[in-house]
Amino acid sequence: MELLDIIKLPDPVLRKKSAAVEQVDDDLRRLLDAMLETMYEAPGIGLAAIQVGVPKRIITIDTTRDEGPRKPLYLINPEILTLSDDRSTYEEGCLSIPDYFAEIERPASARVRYVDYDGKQQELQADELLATVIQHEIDHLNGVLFVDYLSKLKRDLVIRKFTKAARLDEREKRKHVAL
Ligand code: GNR
Ligand code: NI
Repeated sequence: MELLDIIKLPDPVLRKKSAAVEQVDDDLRRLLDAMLETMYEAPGIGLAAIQVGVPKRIITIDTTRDEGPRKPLYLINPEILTLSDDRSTYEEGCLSIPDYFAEIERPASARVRYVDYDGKQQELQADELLATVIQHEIDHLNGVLFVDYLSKLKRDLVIRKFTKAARLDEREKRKHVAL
């Protein structure tokens, strides 16, 4: 199975708004399969296509982790119908912002409409961690990252740290080419 490269902060691709999918065909299903494997391998519990450089409104999720059988969820063109007034807080991480975690408060539940792997329209009531992950992933489709909910001070600190790391990484690569 093909694994995809995950794009990291501060790559501006992560700020792009993804476009709606017009057709659920085998090409799209192949991309969803590769995304799911990439997500499991990372490991992560959610992945948006833009994180692998594809600006389409598709998401893979599996919040089951190691407990029992895998329960993959594929969301195509997800739309939030309603968000609850009550809120909950989870420690969030992002595969595009490795090794950084912060507590983020969001609506505790969400009702979501989406198209599934077979191209059928579905609705889903999400609570607890699933509600948070769905909101985190839909944010990715709109170019929003969880660090955007932090204070400007914290966000700028994280972005600066990752910008510096990316610069060092580039220098290392050039050095190896030069040798
Ligand atoms: O693997 C992930 N874990 C996670 C934990 C709390 C809230 C959201 C997430 S999503 C994240 C994977 C990721 O970056 N998806 O975009
Ligand atoms: Ni993420």
